[in-house]
Amino acid sequence: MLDALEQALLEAVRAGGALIKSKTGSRMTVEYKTNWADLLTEVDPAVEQAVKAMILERFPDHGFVGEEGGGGYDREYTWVLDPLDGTTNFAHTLPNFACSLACYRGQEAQVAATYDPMRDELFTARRGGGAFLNGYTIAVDPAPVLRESLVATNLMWDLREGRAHLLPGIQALGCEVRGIRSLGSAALEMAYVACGRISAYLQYSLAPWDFAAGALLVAEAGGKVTTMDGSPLDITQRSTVVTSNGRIHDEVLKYLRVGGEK
Ligand code: 2AM
Ligand code: CA
Repeated sequence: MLDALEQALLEAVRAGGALIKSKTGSRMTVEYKTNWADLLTEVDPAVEQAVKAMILERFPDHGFVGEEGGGGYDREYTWVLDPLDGTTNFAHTLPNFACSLACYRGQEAQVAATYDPMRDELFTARRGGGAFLNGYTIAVDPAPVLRESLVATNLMWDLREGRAHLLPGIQALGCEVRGIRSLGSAALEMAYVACGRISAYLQYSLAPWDFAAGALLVAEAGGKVTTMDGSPLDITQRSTVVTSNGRIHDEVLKYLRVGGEK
């Protein structure tokens, strides 16, 4: 079964990425979702429709949850898609965006892929089978302590959504690590944790499609993935997310507890 899932996954995520790339540089309509900073381009739903059609043609009895189309978890297998993660970057022609797709059986990710069409980087993972970048095995950053670590988070969402009380923890963490980066694509940031480019990525409120693929990529690359209170992620819920190389995980969590967020 994993072979069939993986084959469909790779074809679909590559097709989604190619569609995104074909639209770069062309004029496009940008709409506001919840506010002026939460964007939707015409590309997001177009990619979702294309990927969803490819998957459901192969697996008509599977469920499908997408950022633009809703969907639920009432089938044995559920595909979870972020058609264009990093929409704001895409709308501003900043080349940090990806198409990200995973297939879950209950709470267990089976296969996952995040494809960056601008760099032609395809991150893939298969349950129990490791994680890969363009077919080469990847592993998390070996940094054993915060002082050797590079950490990513996109703080503005949290400040705009009224979580300023979390700032002291992030500030203290930021002073301890080598640097904090905001790359603007949760899916890519988790892929970068998986391949060791960054040591940890954390976010206070991510939707299932933001972390569906990244969670398996990081776990299969030898890292750790939890909520901010150290619990496992629930693929059916929006939640806090901490992904890391594992070695610095507990230390990162300690700083985040300063804000008292779950
Ligand atoms: P999107 O591009 O698919 O909307 C940017 O900081 C990253 O956070 C992107 O991966 C973006 O996904 C995601 N994101 C979207 N809404 C968010 C929210 N309310 N809080 C945190 N991150 C969010
Ligand atoms: Ca997203």
